Amino acid sequence: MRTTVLAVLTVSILSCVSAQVREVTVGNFFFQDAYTNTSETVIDVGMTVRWVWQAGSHTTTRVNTVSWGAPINSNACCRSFEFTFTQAGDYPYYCSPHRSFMTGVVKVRIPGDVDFSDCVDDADLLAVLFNFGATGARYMDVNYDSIVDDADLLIVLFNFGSGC
Ligand SMILES: [Cu+2]
Repeated sequence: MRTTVLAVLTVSILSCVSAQVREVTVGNFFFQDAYTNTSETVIDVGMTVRWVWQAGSHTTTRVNTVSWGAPINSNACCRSFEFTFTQAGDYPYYCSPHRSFMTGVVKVRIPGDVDFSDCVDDADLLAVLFNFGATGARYMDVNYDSIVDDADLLIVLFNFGSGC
């Protein structure tokens, strides 16, 4: 019985985190994450960001220890670009021709790490509990379904101690 319950919970958690690709729209003159509706993207380690052209001629570019660069425009070659993140951290990026004002950031965390401390601990658990029932994009929504609920709590519990 206990095994069955655990199996059901595990399956439901896995189905909740099935969105392993996050889309970011590239337009004039902005990056817009499909989840936050801002230029800030928050994902878990192992997830992929897909930048998708909407208008204009842009790039998604980062030159650092972790780098990427791709034109994003209406040509067949360049309507989208994907990059998979394998390490936690903050990854600011920009559009090359509009560098001074067209920027974004990808914040990558280990699963369940609400506060980006690289350690899933009681602070993350309390953050989820205190925000239980809250809707919309927020850091406590660790499965990115726009509601803080039991699924988020279970992700924190199952990853408790991770990274610490
Ligand atoms: Cu641009």
